[in-house]
Amino acid sequence: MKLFGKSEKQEGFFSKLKAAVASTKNNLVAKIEDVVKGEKVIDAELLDDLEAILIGADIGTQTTSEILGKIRSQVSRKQVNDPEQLRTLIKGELRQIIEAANEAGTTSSSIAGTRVLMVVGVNGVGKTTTIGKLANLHTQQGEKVLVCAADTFRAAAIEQLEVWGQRAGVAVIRQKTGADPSAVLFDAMSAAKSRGIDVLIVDTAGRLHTKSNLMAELEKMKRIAAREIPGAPHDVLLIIDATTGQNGLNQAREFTRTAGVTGIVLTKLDGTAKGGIVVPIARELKIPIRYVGVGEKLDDLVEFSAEQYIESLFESE
Ligand SMILES: Nc1nc2c(ncn2[C@@H]2O[C@H](COP(=O)(O)OP(=O)(O)OP(=O)(O)O)[C@@H](O)[C@H]2O)c(=O)[nH]1
Ligand SMILES: [Mg+2]
Repeated sequence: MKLFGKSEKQEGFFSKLKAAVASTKNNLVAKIEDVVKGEKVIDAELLDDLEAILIGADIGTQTTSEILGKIRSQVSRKQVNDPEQLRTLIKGELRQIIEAANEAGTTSSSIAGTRVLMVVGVNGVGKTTTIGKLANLHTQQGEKVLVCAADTFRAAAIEQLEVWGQRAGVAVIRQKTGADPSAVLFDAMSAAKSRGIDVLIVDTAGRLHTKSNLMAELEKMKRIAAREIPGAPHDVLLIIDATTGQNGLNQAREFTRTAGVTGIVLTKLDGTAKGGIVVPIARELKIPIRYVGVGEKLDDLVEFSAEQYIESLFESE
């Protein structure tokens, strides 16, 4: 794909994305090409094969049957008869679904003063790593960034965040392990105001969406944030691990219900052949996917675009 007018840096992000979805591409697009190849007619067997491929890439049963339904009706109305058209049809359907969902999002980068960004999710999904990457990204965009170590629960969480802070070249506000996360947040908000910070990124402890006391703790943090800076938190980013598949989707359902999530970061896209999970996440949650994680390093975070995601999968070599 040609990225007209895009900088070298954006081309670099596109290559990273392509590398990250390589196994999903093998598991999805290459398989579609395989079953279609040499077929003369679109029959029930071919459509069943396609259905199995889409589900196998974690596109989800509902989304898959919706897409297949559309194709079946086009076939029966004789609008489509050549198996070679199926690849393009599926590509178009997937793109439309993701685009429709992602349009809902607003970016809050025009807000004056400190923007507060809370990062939430279950244990081990990549919250702290993503915060390091985000701190780096915002710094590179010329913004003044501060990070808040409000995961006071897990041993060594604060030190881990400090390492990421050093990598990104941003300061981290911390207290001792075991401190009240809201108290650390309060400190960080005061520091952000007095230091003229553009973006304050708040790390939180991993928590299961089913633990109501921990979800209430997030609520408390949000209240503190709003009291100190009007409109805060401006974003609540939910981190989802792409390798957890449909399970990640369940977590997302609960978090969006209780934590007021405004955006999603899908991490570890590089570690799965089931990157199709992007589709049901976008379709069902109607919350924009803002970024995808494509590796463990500081610059392994790519701003999400439906077009680039679909092109990275369907582009021919
Ligand atoms: N391959 C790959 N690994 C990632 C990505 N993002 C995070 N990880 C890895 O996932 C593991 C967990 O990352 P953390 O950032 O500690 O996750 P967390 O959500 O903060 O974990 P808790 O604070 O314990 O809940 C680490 O080994 C990271 O290197 C990614 O995009 N790709
Ligand atoms: Mg963490």
